[in-house]
Amino acid sequence: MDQLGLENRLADLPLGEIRYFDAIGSTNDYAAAWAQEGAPDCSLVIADEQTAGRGRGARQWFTPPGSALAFSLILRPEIPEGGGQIMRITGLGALGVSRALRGSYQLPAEIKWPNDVLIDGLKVAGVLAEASWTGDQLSMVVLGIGINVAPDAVPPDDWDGHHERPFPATSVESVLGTPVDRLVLLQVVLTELLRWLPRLSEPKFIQAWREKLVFLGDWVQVITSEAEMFEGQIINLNGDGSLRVRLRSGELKSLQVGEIHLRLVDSSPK
Ligand code: BT5
Repeated sequence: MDQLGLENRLADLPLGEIRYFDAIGSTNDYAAAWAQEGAPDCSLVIADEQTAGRGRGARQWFTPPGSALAFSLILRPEIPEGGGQIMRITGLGALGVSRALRGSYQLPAEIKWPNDVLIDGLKVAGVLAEASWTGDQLSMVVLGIGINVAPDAVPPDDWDGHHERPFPATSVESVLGTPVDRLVLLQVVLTELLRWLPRLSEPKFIQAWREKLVFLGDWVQVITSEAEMFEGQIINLNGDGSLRVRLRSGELKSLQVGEIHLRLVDSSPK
């Protein structure tokens, strides 16, 4: 992967500028700083390797060289206030990756709300959307996406010193059984993202996202950032991208993106 190859491959897409790095801390951090300095809309930061790739909260994202896609798009979306901007952009990322894997590679990619893409229950990609605000006005969003392309991108069990039990993971090549050209995959994912970006406020977007969701109707354990834990049945994806769940008590609750983790409960009462 290199700057020229990327520019040639992505020439037909309506991107801003492209900045490629052999190695970087985190493409999201670089993109946020560049956006503050006035990066054009839809600019792309991409790296072969991340030495400090981030997941949500304090979690890390493993990106060794030569095997993954790790990139961040700088977006200045126009979404009406109170429209769940970060949730929609997170959904956009997951939808773009899953549609690319389905459409161009015939893989059964699904979305684990809010930010994971799974194939056969294994995590193949993660999305990290981060916003900057000016007052209560959203000024820009960095949409970060990490995709495990080759098997080497899958974190070994002890890679982060066992800070937490990792969600089981896989790579595109492992499920496909053939080599995958990272630039081609990147091009298809970006094409999907840019196609859906202007449509984030349309019901069709929520519908497309809902169709890809795993766990709809299932009972899950919900773990919040405050370490609160409860069980609920996933009822629906709301129009703003939040997730509707029914608690054991019958109470209905809408989960906002924030810091939520879902795990399937083994014995789903029917
Ligand atoms: C995510 O967080 O899944 C968001 C990942 C976003 C990564 C992209 S890469 C480009 C951009 N720049 C960045 O610095 N980040 C973004 P979360 O749902 O919190 O999941 C993080 C957890 O996934 C970690 O705690 C690990 O257990 C696990 N994990 C780390 N690396 C992984 C990998 N390559 N494949 C599968 N799971 C991984």
